[in-house]
Amino acid sequence: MLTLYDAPRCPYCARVRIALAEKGVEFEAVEIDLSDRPAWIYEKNSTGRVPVVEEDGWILPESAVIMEYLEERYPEPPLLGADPAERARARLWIFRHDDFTSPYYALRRGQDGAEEAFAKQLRALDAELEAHPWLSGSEYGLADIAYVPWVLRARDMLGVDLTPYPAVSEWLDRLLERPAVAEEEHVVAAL
Ligand SMILES: N[C@@H](CCC(=O)N[C@@H](CS)C(=O)NCC(=O)O)C(=O)O
Repeated sequence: MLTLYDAPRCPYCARVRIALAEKGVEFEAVEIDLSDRPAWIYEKNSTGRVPVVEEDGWILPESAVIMEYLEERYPEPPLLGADPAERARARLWIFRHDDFTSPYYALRRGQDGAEEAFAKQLRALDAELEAHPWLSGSEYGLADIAYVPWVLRARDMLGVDLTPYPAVSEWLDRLLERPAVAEEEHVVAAL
């Protein structure tokens, strides 16, 4: 049985929760209190951060790497498209996620200029999603899973209005039709 060291409020953990749910992988969640982390979490991950997964005594941190691991370990249903170009695009989105998440965290901290910086990222996302339904192109997958936790938290926790970004709003609606993502909406509502 796979173990996920988890925190409900952590969007990086949300990536892993969604990927596990999409693949129908049973797992045991061990909730880590981020404001009072147990010392032993550093033995699982030297940075002390979650998510971390453990399977048969083998340990893996870092959400982007965990998503790729899950894709290889549990290939069905696939969350990376069959087309190499779409796979590369998914990886590019994930590689560059800081461009999106840094302004999100700046906004959460109430930093000057953060509202505009995050709006710029949402405009860029909107333009992409106007051109094709999913971030990597024609198929839903890891890139969408990698971004949706922050978009949901921006909408539901930071009060960001998504109506000026119709393609993002429609993308989010399509994502929320998926039980794996809808469950995250409930997690965020309970925070
Ligand atoms: N690069 C890591 C980031 C994980 C991360 O920052 N997790 C946060 C919770 S959302 C954490 O554990 N923070 C505790 C800390 O930074 O000390 C990943 O993608 O998994």
